[in-house]
Amino acid sequence: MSAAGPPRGANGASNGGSAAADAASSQIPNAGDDRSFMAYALALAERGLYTTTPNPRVGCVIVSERRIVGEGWHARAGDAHAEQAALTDARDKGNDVRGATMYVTLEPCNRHGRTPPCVDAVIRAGIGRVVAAMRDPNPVQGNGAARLRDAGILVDVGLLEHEATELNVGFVSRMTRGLPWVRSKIAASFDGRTALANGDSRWITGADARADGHAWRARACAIVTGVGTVLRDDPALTVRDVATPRQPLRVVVDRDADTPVGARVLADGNAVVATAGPRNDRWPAAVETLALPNAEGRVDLSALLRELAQRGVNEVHVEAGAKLNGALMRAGLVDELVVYLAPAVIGDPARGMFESPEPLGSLAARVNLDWTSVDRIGADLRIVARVRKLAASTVAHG
Ligand code: AOF
Ligand code: ZN
Repeated sequence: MSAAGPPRGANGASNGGSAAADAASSQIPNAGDDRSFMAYALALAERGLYTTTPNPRVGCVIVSERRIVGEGWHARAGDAHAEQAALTDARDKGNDVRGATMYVTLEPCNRHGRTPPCVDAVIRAGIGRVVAAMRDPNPVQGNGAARLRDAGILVDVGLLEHEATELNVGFVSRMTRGLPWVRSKIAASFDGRTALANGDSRWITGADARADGHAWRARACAIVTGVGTVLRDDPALTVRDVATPRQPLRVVVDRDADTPVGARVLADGNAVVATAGPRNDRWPAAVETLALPNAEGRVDLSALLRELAQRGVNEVHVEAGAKLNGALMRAGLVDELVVYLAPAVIGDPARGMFESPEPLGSLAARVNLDWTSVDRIGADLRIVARVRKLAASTVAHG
């Protein structure tokens, strides 16, 4: 399984709970080896892909004598954690968990948050061994693994750690960097053109790519765009092509508060406009404004992302034009690109993906990427790539 790849239900498949449930049940392993049970726990965790924000996606399987006696996943903040859900499942089924092994995709929590600490429930239930895929990067969670070991439970951490980390790339980013994971979605022609010189960009890629894009929107906590896109396309920035019980927060970067009162992105609340100055008094009261000017009188994008992280935003999905994408890229704030390429050539002059006020001085200053995946989506290609971050020492000497 690769959590870095397409989200479940991407590419037109139904995203209802039952489809995901079928996919997960078909993966129940026969052999009782650690790896396959953890893979199953990860599949359970993925059921929370669209809903757990600001919490991580976590799955849990309890195994006794190579048989699954309980399973669960975290559905949404405030609901039971995966461990508690699996313990409840076992109890509801009348299964004994004493001495059993618990496979959980995140180290059990050790602190009373919205719910009581899972370590207490695990110890009380008499679990004999806990296998966790990864440490909890949440700094307030003081060492659940040590607490379990102190209680005489065998604990192993690190099985399928990469997959677990990928599934929660945004949560890990927020906990370790104080920034969300920023993923920019771009539709372009084969020659990398995103719009005609006059700005017309509808529609370069096909319906399948657009539906796939909605699955990426659905997993994000916030969707960010620029005022240029709002003025040109009037997008609603809601998730429509896949089923989800939750809509991401909509964020418009709008230096001069030019977003029209009737813009679809402002309809029905759940929208924030980041400005560099005063709000537009004609906007409905429900529209929240964040004034975040930088020294140049533009919106401080880094401050905006830090503010979103403060509000629990793990994954940001950017759907914007070349100006905002260029500014984010120059500021080193883009982590990942999801680019749909249409089998068509537009040619120059036309708009590219990342506009810059000045030409790049040397090729050495380019942004380097690592390919993650290439897939065909309907008539288009989808390329996922990650921005290679320079090591601090390279930056200092480069
Ligand atoms: C989850 N689901 O299955 C596990 C989590 O405020 P709370 O009580 O929901 O706690 C959230 C924290 O609990 C979360 O940041 C993470 O550190 C830890 N583990 N969280 O939402 C789970 N196991
Ligand atoms: Zn917990």
